[in-house]
Amino acid sequence: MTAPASALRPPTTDELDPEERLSRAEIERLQLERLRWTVQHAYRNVPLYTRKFDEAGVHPDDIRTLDDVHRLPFTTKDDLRETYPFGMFAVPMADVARIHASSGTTGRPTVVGYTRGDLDRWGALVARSLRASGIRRGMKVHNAYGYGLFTGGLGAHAGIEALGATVIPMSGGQTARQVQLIRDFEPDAILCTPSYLLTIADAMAAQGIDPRSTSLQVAVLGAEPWTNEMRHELEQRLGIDALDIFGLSEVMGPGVGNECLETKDGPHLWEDHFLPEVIDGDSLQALPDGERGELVFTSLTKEAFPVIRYRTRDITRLLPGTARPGMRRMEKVTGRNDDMIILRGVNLFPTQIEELVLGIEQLTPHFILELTKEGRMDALTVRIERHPDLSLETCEAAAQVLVQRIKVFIGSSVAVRLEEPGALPRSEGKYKRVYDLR
Ligand code: DLL
Repeated sequence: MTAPASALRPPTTDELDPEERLSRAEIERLQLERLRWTVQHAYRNVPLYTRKFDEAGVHPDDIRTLDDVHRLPFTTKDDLRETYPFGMFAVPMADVARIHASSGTTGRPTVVGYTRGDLDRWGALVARSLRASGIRRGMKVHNAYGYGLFTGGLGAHAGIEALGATVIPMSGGQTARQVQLIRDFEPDAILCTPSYLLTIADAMAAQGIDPRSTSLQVAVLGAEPWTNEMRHELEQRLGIDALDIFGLSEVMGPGVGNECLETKDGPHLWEDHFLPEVIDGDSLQALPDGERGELVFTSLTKEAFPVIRYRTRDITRLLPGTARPGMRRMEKVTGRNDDMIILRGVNLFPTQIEELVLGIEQLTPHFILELTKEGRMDALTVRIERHPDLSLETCEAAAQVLVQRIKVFIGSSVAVRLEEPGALPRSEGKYKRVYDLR
């Protein structure tokens, strides 16, 4: 078979942004210069930062090396709530070109703003991310991240345009229509959450379309934790490469980091624009690279919404760069502090169950976790759809294997309940995996 004209390949060195070719030392020099600017800008223009810096007894002039970032106070989601809606903006509203917001599970949304320059830099970083995934001009990109206040849809959209590729602005939902347009428009790439790609693959199969037979070559997936086992599942089912795109609204949106096609070893962080740290969530001390903890970001070029040491609640560790040696990578984020379930003293993340479920061939990837109280004890039930093509007996045996593996690998006793195919809710974006009924 001859390769199509637009065969997937990593960018050549010539195609990279100049910053992607910088050495580690050059990146760090750039970071220091930009850090000093950001800290001044935030201190002068955002009352909350002025107050917090003063309380911590630190002044922007104290930032002389990159390590001095550790002297600065942290910023948390509570700070953003306290200043709702626009109190953290560092420029006059007339200079704010766009507002986004993330819904959050409780209370007020988190509101973020962008100047025209911020939007241009964001577009350029998403373009860099998509290029690292093998996408380039001449390819059609089906964008199924939700458009609107969520940063996914419009953020990805601007990146596709900045790259010079062809954008199909589909947004999320209307799954049957997604399948039809993928058939008719023959996109090379799809952007959506990993759980939604699974929904789309199922919808294809339900319509009698082999998910491996479409024009899609690559998916750039993010906005929720997912495992390498899920990557493997999606790559096999759809005959594609699946890359991880990372980001969060407070720090920018999608494109804070992205995996490189040639290595697929966790997102490289675009360190010319963001300074990452990993801290111990309890002591709040910075941890050395390689140690796992909570990810913290300081923005380096943002005008409207600079963030200083923003605590993401995402758990990961920093690793040396590979495909882009000047920039560090992070281990794929498979959990957030807030998602951690504490079950009778054992900590567990939903993705640990995902990993085990996908390791058992007779199980489907469609499951939810239900937390209930049995007397005074917490109980966890994995409700999982049985495989439509296998006997009930086989499915029940597979469910028992899952119970045992969870006991052995995680240390928790859980119940597994089989559901009929199609019984559980399907993802249309960020998937809600855990239902706390306690
Ligand atoms: O989800 C931005 C985004 C859109 C990223 C599209 C990638 C693709 P928020 O809604 O603010 O922003 O949610 C941010 O989602 O702190 C992580 O917990 C999680 N997250 C985002 N990307 C990944 C990823 C967008 N690749 C929160 N892997 C973050 C794991 C991710 N978790």
